[in-house]
Amino acid sequence: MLGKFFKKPADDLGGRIPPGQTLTTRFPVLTYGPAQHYRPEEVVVRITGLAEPQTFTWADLLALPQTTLTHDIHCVTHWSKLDTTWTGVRVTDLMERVQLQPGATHVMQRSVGGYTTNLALADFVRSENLLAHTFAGEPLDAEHGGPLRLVVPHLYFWKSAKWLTELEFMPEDRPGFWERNGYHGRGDPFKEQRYDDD
Ligand SMILES: Nc1nc2c(c(=O)[nH]1)N[C@H]1C(S)=C(S)[C@@H](COP(=O)(O)O)O[C@H]1N2
Ligand SMILES: [Mo]
Repeated sequence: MLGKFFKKPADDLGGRIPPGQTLTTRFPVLTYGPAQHYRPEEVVVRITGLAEPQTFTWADLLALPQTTLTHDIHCVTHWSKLDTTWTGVRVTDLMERVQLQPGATHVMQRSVGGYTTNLALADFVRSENLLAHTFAGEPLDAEHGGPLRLVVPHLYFWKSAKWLTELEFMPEDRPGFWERNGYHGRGDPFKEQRYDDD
């Protein structure tokens, strides 16, 4: 009887699978509304809010150091995918070129099509976070956010905007799309921060 309660999950792969998650080897597409389709040459990431205004074009982004990283990703709809390999620009490398103004504490990611999601600066400026244009060595599909998306692997995947077009630095936390619709402000999968009362 006791054994039933103390049994570990079949295999949590050394703690890599957060509570309530199931592994998938597929790559599900999770988009509210239609996918956005546009060419890499049309990519622009605008820096707005509490920062020196500037834009990064596709050419600007490719001229920055390119990094390939392998991450586990976790969707709030209960799937996790291990060992996904992304190439792009580290957020830390981008932020070396961004002049923040005093008082910036949070950032809103904005996408082509209007999706938004918010992050504290401490969750945004992490060396494993990428502005990714390549998945598993191939240009990122439009369905998965190509030409350019964020990958913030330590939080649920809704915190990683596809079709990124703007980073707005803010003097306080403001909710993005899913955060206004009941999702948690931070979304740490290992703390199961799924909904705003978790
Ligand atoms: N622009 C945009 N970004 C988005 C979303 C979206 O609907 N629009 N969905 C989010 C959610 S809920 C998840 S789980 C991941 C899914 O990424 P995928 O479709 O590549 O699996 O993208 C996130 N980024
Ligand atoms: Mo999601």
